[in-house]
Amino acid sequence: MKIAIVCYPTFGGSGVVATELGLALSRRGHEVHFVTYKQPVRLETISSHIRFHEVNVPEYPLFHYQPYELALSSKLVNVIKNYGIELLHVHYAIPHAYAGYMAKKMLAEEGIEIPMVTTLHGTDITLVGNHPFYKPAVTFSINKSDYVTSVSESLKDDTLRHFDVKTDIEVIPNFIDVSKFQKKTFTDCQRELMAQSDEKIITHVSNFRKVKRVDDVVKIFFEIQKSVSARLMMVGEGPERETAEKLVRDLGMRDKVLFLGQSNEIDKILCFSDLFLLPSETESFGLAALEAMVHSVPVISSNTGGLPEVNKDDFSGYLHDVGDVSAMANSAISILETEEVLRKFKRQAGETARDFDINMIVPRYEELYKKALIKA
Ligand code: GMT
Repeated sequence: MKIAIVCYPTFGGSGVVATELGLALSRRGHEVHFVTYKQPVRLETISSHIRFHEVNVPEYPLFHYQPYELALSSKLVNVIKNYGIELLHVHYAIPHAYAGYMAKKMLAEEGIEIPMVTTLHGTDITLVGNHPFYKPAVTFSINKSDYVTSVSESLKDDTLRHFDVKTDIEVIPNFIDVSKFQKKTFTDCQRELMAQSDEKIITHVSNFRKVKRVDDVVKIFFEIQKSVSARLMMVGEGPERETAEKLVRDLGMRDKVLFLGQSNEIDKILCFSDLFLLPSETESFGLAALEAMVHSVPVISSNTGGLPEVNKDDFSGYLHDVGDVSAMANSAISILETEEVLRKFKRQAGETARDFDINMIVPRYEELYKKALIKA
């Protein structure tokens, strides 16, 4: 199949999932065309089966806001025509489903029919899409998609609760390439560069937005380090980083907490981590937790949104109510303070990640594409 994928090319989970999906599809023989405003961060390989088309938005002083949707839909029309694309898969409804639908309509004028699959990722429904300023356009573009998928049951429920959606929503969870981590030896998994041998390593990876509750991460760690000798690795960039750094300073933990910034080498950090913290306000899936679990890192998370579908309570880690810092810290300590318990949770976290193996999930997208092509 010839598939065009639209996504955000940044470090966010939706872009990562879209890129990994495209790469997996290309390995399975499909021709995949990424249409984005920048090369997706995880798109390290370009091959004859993978192409990247950059969406350029010319600056014009009249525009207070540059019309990205217009540029994207025009680019889609050109790419679809030039490369004989058979199916369009947009990740994150805003504004991709909207621009995709416009491209579909323009192509239809020329007698070209192309099915569009929209994958909902979370904030496009819960935090952003739900805003009254966007809601009518988001509802419209979801309803105009030929197929809609969501990354968790919880996100599907949220979508049905918040929007008047008429299209069926199929839940296809996010995935991870388990074999990649089993094969890798991680020669550069250099724990000794990061912590003393008797210190446990606790990690948090996110975009440091409010929704991630990075302050809670620091507060949980503050409690943990009173009982267990440990270090905290804070990976990522975002608006809450400075506040978190200040809190670390105020709590006198500067020598125990490392802010590593944005990284393309998350695997090298997760490979030596003992515990992962994700106390988010909401999380449609929690890809970061799955990425930790595939490295056999247990997860302490909130029990919100799709997190209970990924992190299994008392098995791959523990889940508590949003903001319950002391319960999260106590659970973390209960895992970390005994080597045997830690080993058990690490094994169980790895086992849980295998339920989301790429080889089980990607064929589900292929099936959906086939259905869409037959119908078109
Ligand atoms: O919040 C983020 O981490 C970024 C955001 C995005 O749109 O890229 O992530 C959303 O999509 C991910 C991939 O499906 C999910 O794993 C995240 O849980 C989801 N974020 C939220 O729901 C807050």
